[in-house]
Parts: sequence; C-alpha cells; structure tokens
Amino acid sequence: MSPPTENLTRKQLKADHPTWCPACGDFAVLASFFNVVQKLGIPHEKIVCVAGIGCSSRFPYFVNAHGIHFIHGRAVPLATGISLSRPDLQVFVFGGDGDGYSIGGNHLTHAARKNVNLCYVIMDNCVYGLTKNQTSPTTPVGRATKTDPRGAIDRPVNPMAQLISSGATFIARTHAAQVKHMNEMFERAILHPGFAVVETLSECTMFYPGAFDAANPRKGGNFDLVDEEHQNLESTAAAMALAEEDFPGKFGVYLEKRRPTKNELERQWIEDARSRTPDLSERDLLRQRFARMR
Ligand SMILES: Cc1ncc(C[n+]2csc(CCOP(=O)(O)OP(=O)(O)O)c2C)c(N)n1
Ligand code: SF4
Ligand SMILES: [Mg+2]
Repeated sequence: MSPPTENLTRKQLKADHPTWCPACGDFAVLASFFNVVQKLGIPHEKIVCVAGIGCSSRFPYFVNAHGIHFIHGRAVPLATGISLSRPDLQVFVFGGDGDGYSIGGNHLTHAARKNVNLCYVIMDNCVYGLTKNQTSPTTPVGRATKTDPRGAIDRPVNPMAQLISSGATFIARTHAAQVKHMNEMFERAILHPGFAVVETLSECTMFYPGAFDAANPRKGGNFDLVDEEHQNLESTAAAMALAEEDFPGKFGVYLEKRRPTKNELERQWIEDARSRTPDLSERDLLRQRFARMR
C-alpha cells in the first residue's frame, strides 16, 4: 500500500447520492468502505473501484475516485489487469452474489489461485436484486423467486468453501448490519498482500427482507465470531470446517496466509528478463518475441 497522506474527508470521497432502495444493506457497506479508506489514509488518486453489473455493482458511481462500471461478471479480470500494470494503485472490486459467484465465478477462481493483489467485497443478498428477484447461486433451496416460483430446487454454492478451495489468501465473512466488524474485516482485507475477499451479507430489503435475521442479534439471531485465538488462520482444513457450518455460521477471518502474489512473481520475471536485455527497448523485445512466434 502507498504511504498514507492527509486523511480524506467524507465529502471528498462521496460522489452521487446512492440510488439503492431505502435500508438496502449496500448503504452500510459503502459507509464502511469510506470509514476504512479515511482511517488508512489511502491517497485519493490511488483508489480504483471496479464493478460488474447489479445493484451492488453500482458502487463505483457513489465513490469519488477512479471507477469502472464494467460488464456483468467481468470486473475481476479487468481489475487484475489494473493491479498488475499499476502496482501503485489500491484496486477494489465490488459486486453481488450473481456477479461474483454465477457469471463471474470462473474469474473468481482464477484470480484467487493466481493470488492477484486486490480487495474484493462481495455483497451477498442471496438474490438477483437489480433484475428484480431471480434465483441466485446463493439462494437457499425452497425460496420462491421469479425464476423458481415453486421454490428454488438447485443446491446453492457455499461461497466460503469455494473461495478456500480456489486459493484466495485472505477470506473473511461479515454482515452489513455489524458495522464495527465490517470495518475491521475491510481494513484487514485492504492491508493483506494478495487476493483478499470479504463475503458480506447485505440484505436486499426489496426482494429478500429478513434473509439474514438469523445472524443479527437485533432481530433475535446470533452473530458468532471465529475464535481467532484457537483457529489456525493458515489452515485450509480449519477454514473449510468453518465454511461447512450451517447458517448463520461464524463471522470473521476464515483464512489469512502469505503466498507470493502474481504481481510479485510477474515483477521478478520482468526484472530478470530486463537485466539480461539491458540494451533492448520494450518494443525491440516484443518484436523479437513475435518474430520467434512466426
Ligand atoms: C451478460 C449479462 N447477463 C445477464 C444480465 C442481467 N443481469 C444484470 S444484473 C444481474 C444479476 C445481479 O445480481 P447480483 O450480482 O447478485 O447483484 P444485486 O443486484 O443482487 O446486488 C443480471 C442477471 C446482464 N446485465 N448481462
Ligand atoms: S433491489 Fe434489493 S439489492 Fe437492489 S437496491 Fe433495492 S434493496 Fe438493494
Ligand atoms: Mg445479489
């Protein structure tokens, strides 16, 4: 991360007024993002927010920073390119369960295994909100939606298990109604060198109200935390055991480990190649490479 500069004010960070429905969980996620960016003193000009399509993917419009509202499910490969070519930038991806686990699921897997240095906040509301209530990859079996009026029949994905098996090096789970916890998870994800994902339960008050009440003490549920003192945060087996708990499960960091990032490995490779070809320009190198491919 770049060295901190003078902390930004909320006014400097805010852009358009969010167009989400009243009480949508995504408001709290945005507020938490502002809190953490301000606290960490991330330089304004270094913040990049990339998103696909969905209500949650409208996020970059509401942040006064570099932002891209891209193709559905394709935010991660675009963010990967930005992260690899501009290591000085702080790259964020924001999006929903549909964008991240359905159409973009393939990219999620590969960015995780490559350990690309970026921070991905997934606002999981267990529904396609923008398109008005279709079954998503995390919709529980039995829930009636527009695409499954008699109740969803397909087994949902387990986002935490998927992330663990894909190789992400920082994986946490939080709830948009637990602001302090969400702040802490976002801060740790941002500071983590590598692919950091925060699966954030964020209620769609319009189409799936009450979805996460069982994890909200104010609604009679339980917000149980990962016992970090006894949890081996480097163990995929221990993380997988947490991932397999029934809903509402545990909240906190499931996995946090250091593995060389693709950014570091690629930089080494480039520096090595350049040390052996000091007299050639990048253009010469490309020409040579293409000539060999003929
Ligand atoms: C290629 C393509 N397929 C489908 C769509 C329609 N579409 C737009 S958003 C969306 C799903 C949004 O769900 P999610 O990512 O969970 O975001 P939410 O609105 O719930 O925050 C779909 C299917 C699209 N825009 N592009
Ligand atoms: S439809 Fe749901 S997810 Fe979309 S803005 Fe409204 S409450 Fe939020
Ligand atoms: Mg969704």
